[in-house]
Amino acid sequence: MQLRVGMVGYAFMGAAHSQAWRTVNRVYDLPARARMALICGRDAGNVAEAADRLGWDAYTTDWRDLVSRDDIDVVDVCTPGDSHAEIALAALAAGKHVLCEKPLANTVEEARAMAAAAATARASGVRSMCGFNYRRVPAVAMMRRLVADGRLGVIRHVRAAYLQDWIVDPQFPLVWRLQKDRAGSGALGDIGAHIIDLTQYVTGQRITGVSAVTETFVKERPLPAGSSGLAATVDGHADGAGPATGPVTVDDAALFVARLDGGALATYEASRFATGRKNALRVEINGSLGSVVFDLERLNELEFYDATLPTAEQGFSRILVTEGDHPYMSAWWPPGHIIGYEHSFTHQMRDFIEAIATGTDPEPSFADALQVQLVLDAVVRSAELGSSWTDVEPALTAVAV
Ligand code: SOE
Repeated sequence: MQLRVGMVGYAFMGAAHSQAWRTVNRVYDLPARARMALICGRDAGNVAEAADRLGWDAYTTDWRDLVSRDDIDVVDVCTPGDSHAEIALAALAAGKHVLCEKPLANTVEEARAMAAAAATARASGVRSMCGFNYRRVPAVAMMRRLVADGRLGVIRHVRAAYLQDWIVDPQFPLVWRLQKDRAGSGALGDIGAHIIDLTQYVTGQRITGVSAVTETFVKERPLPAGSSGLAATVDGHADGAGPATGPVTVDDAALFVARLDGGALATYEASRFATGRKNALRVEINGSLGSVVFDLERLNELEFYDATLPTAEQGFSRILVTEGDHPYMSAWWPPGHIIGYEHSFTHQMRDFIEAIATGTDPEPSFADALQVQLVLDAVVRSAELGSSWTDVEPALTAVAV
């Protein structure tokens, strides 16, 4: 079985996905083979260059052409958030399997429509999945296994932070990720969404309510250099600043406390102003029988504290998650030969291809991603109401199919 993939977008995420599509069938023995058939971008010169560099057979400048072609089976959406809904809905209506980057959409309404369309398309065997790639880091999947096996006992605390610092300089330009109409929200939706999904995945518990604060520390920034101003950016990173300025319309940082439906208390911090922290995602979970800690900067490792051991033997131990019986690892290298960031995307494509080929439902589904969107929405509303406690609408009732 061959799956002909069409990908829309070719910046940072497009490059990461391309790397994964290129690699996945060379590493994993799967019931279907992905072919990198078609890539789409607006600028003909740039997309032609990207097709050649990233390894795609052909290119187009029209995403409507890509989603409607008979020779495309899978649509991979790697564009900024303001076009996720339109492209994914058209692709699902055309009967294509859809992988969509996170966060699923810019608003709950869009996410709701996407989840409903995915549920309808599923009846005809069409599969859809949202790209929360960190679920596929072997150490993260291992954390989930430990929790599911009861090794942590009853989960009491979840402590999650995702910290970056790429906009600390007030002269950093107003790229699309700093505009609400393009990105939906700031640090909250871009990196906060990752820790929301990751912690819910690991614990198997859902966030039921939040109390939040958000802040935009730098409210006005220079427009990116170049005559096209706001459009002159590559995945949120510009070549430089121009003389004109404009308002930042998203959060720079979002912090919130939350309750989970299994009784755990949680704290979340997402910031692009954590000076010195480049891409620091850290999660700690404390349970009645033990604790576990994951740090993306040491992604091959997991710290595990087993409180069932004799007191004299207790202490955090470091598990090197590179054994063949660790999640995803058997196809890679011998034990101790570590992997990196991009492998999480290869694992994502592996799971998606397998689900399509075997007719099973991949996760996270669009409904799962809608639930994350509902949490993001509750955080925004809580912050607007002076941190007042705000319940998260259950996703199941949110999708009217
Ligand atoms: C930018 O902040 C970004 O590239 C996110 O969009 C990704 O999802 C994250 O993995 C790394 O940072």
